[in-house]
Amino acid sequence: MTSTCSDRHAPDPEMGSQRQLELLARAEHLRVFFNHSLMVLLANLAGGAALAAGLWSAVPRQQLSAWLAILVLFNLARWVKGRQIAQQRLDRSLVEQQDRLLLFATLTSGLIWGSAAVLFYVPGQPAYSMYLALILVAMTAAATALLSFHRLAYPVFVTPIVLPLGLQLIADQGPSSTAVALVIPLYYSLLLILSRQIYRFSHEAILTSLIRERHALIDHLTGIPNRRAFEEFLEKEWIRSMRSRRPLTLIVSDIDDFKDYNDRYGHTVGDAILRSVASLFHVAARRRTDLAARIGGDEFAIVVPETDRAGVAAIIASIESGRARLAQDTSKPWSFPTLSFGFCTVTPSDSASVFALYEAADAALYEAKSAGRDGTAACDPQ
Ligand code: GH3
Ligand code: MG
Repeated sequence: MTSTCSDRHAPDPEMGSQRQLELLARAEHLRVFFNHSLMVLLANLAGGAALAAGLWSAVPRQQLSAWLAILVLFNLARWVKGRQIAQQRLDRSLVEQQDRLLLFATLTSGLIWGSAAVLFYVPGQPAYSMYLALILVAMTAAATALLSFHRLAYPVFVTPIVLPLGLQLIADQGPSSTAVALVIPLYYSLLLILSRQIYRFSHEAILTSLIRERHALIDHLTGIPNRRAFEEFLEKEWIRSMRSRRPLTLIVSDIDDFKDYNDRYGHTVGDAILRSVASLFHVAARRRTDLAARIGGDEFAIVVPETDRAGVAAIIASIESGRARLAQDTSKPWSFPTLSFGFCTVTPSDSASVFALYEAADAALYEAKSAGRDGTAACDPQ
């Protein structure tokens, strides 16, 4: 699964992980859906063209042309919007909004097709009415696979088509229309069940993939990305920054005298402190392009692309002010430990390496430790 969802890299340790997984799964459903915008456009254009060609001589042409124009314009607009959304990173705040947009667009599409059943049904002309029914039924069948990637989209699309078509067929009272009208509820129910099953199957597959991905890339204790995620991200950002000739900063940090904390207060307290520090780093890496990770026992890092010295200072200041707030909490029998920081900014080139960047940031951290801890050091510019 190749999701671009930024939340995958930066989960909120304070958020219920089950709820977060559900949101990520919904984002993935939406991504798959919007990635197929071109297929949806082509299916609608083909269906519209077939309907217009078959009924051209049987229904008022002005009405048919207007309907076709609305169908084409609506689907072109939906395709443009779908392409835009497919290229966006779907984070939590956007999932709800785009979910609603998708349902609104699907309902509108269903109503446009459903209006064809009202406008272009030719009573007493079985050849034309059966042709119209065939096109509408084909549209609902074609939509089964694609719209089933969303939990509600399929019924929202199909109901406004099937209902008016069924009513027209019943009202017509011809033998063939009555026979088709009787089959429609069965057909409708079967397709709804099928769509539900496809949705469940895809949802399970997405959840399984997300859980696997989470286990591989997320640190279990703190809920933020682990060393593997950090290394993958740093390498990708290195290549990206080399192409754009923009600076890349790596901040590394280590808790001061953490062994003493564990020895004095026990591992449970130590674990709670690690989680709080992870949360401070996660909040400080607030831009979507940054990544905070736990890269070792009590070691954390933030990868910060395209940021000047003031930006780096602001990130460290944000962590420090959060830490100071926690240190003021007198309700606990322990005071919050201090942190040391080392950072390095380079503009990646062929003559440098991502490993050298890491080494330089680590050397700066060592310098901060040697200078008495609870401080920050920048790397040697060389
Ligand atoms: P320094 O200021 O030089 O960093 O001193 P330090 O005592 O922090 O030394 P160091 O960073 O080498 O020690 C890391 C400690 O982190 C060792 C281990 O007890 C602790 N640690 C590592 N992983 C975990 C963990 O998952 N939970 C807890 N509670 N402690 C951990
Ligand atoms: Mg330490």
